[in-house]
Amino acid sequence: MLDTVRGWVREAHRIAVLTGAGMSAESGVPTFRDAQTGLWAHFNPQELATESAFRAHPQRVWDWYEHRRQMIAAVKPNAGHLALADFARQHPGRFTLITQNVDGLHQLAGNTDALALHGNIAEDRWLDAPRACCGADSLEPGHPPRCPVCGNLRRPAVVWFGEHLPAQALEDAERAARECDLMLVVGTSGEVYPAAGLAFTAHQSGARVVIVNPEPTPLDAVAEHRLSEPAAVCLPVLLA
Ligand code: BV8
Repeated sequence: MLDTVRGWVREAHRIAVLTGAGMSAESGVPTFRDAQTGLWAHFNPQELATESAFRAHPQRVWDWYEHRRQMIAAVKPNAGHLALADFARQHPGRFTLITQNVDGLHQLAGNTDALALHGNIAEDRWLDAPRACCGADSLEPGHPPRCPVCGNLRRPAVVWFGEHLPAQALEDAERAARECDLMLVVGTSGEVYPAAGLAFTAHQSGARVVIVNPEPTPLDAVAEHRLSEPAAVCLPVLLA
């Protein structure tokens, strides 16, 4: 079956790739479904990754992101990330990478134009609309840092549950899903929307959908095939 899918990759005019946390698993970044560790063992990420959790417990949420940032700073792109970056370089204009991941590993591997639907964990922004006093260069240090004048808090520049995705990235992703004739869905449990919906959009637009994931997911329903392999093993062969 891998050879059949390799044939589909070769003959496809436009390829869209949608990745999730499983893409970074072999870099050593725990997926969202992996058990939370340490201080956050008894918290559900879907509850921590919300504005209401941050407003209620700013230090707990801020420190969770700091913990994840330190972990991500210590890892590097894996063979799967590098294979996608090489493929994009060899097939400009024929390939769109859409990621749910906030770890920046696709961008680090060379996919600098990846559509980052959920933002980037390495960046911060103001929690409330910044006033003249809110300067990113005059922060009062803390967990989180804040504006020394009005107390406005800094927050991770990621998309939390209940927040809208960046409009342009989502629009570009939806167009890529509509226009592709092959979509590879790699390392995602397909449970978070609107990102997961892109696989349905591709299918409804007549594209072939191929999943790369050792486990079944709800997206299997629209997949022509699931390659039950880890991304870092499968993608270098699939895209060679
Ligand atoms: C939105 C950033 C419009 C933060 C993330 C009620 C109110 C409001 C909205 C909703 C609602 N009910 C439902 C929704 C929609 C909600 C949603 O989808 N909820 C789900 C849980 C049901 N979505 C939203 O809220 C989105 N916004 O809808 O706005 C709106 C606005 C207001 C009011 C109404 C509507 C925003 C969603 C974005 C959330 N932010 N990340 C942060 O990272 O801290 S999502 C976060 O979780 C990740 O970014 C990622 O996207 C997701 C985790 O999913 P996966 O990436 O799939 O990872 P996961 O661990 O789940 O799975 C890993 C997979 O990899 C597994 O299948 C595994 O088998 C596989 N795997 C493991 N190893 C490997 C592998 N595969 C290959 N190789 C390997 N080696």
